[in-house]
Amino acid sequence: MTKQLKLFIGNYNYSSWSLRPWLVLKKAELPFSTEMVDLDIPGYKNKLLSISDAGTVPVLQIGEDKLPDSLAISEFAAKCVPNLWPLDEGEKERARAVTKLMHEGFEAIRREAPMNLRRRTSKPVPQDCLNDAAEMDALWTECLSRHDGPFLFGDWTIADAFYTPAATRFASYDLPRSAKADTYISELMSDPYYLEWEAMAFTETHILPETDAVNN
Ligand SMILES: N[C@@H](CCC(=O)N[C@@H](CS)C(=O)NCC(=O)O)C(=O)O
Repeated sequence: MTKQLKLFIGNYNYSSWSLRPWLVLKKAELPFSTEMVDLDIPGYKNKLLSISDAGTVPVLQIGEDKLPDSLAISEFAAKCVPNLWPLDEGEKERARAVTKLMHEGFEAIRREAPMNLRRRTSKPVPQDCLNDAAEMDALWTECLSRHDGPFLFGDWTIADAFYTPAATRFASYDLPRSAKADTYISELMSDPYYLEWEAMAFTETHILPETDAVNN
């Protein structure tokens, strides 16, 4: 019997880590249910710890098992469904490396320009955040130049899921970008699944005052 999948996520407006595997599961066309946990309210950490020892979202429940971490969940989906990574082995390794850069790095952009889908501001951001944005732009430009399609590795892959929240940061904080990066951002932000998630963020009433205060 196929195991039931349930994805525990944080708030739609703010939880960049949750958006990534949600997109991957949608693209994989794997049926799953979703449970959203409001972050940063009294008792939220205990709630997260009751879901998994990681104490973070996202977590994918697979039958009775729980799998935390956005990349681990994405790799689980890639084992179920082909095409979530490039088919060519060399390109697959490259896509994994590019994805890991987002999973483990770009700390300044994450800190200084946190995902906040409802946010639009043009206030200046610190230099380290601009440096991250320029580095990300260069990485995207290099990947996009090597492939034919609109995505980093031609067709959509997990790498694009990982950079979708980053794309929204360029839009929210009006970060400088090249024409190629701007086209890529528009591509990611007009994806029908992304728009489905964004609609939920726009109607969500829960706010995280500390995140809203960044760059205010
Ligand atoms: N490396 C983890 C990071 C997950 C993470 O930090 N999630 C945030 C929400 S976006 C969280 O659960 N924070 C809970 C907390 O800060 O206590 C992943 O890739 O899933």
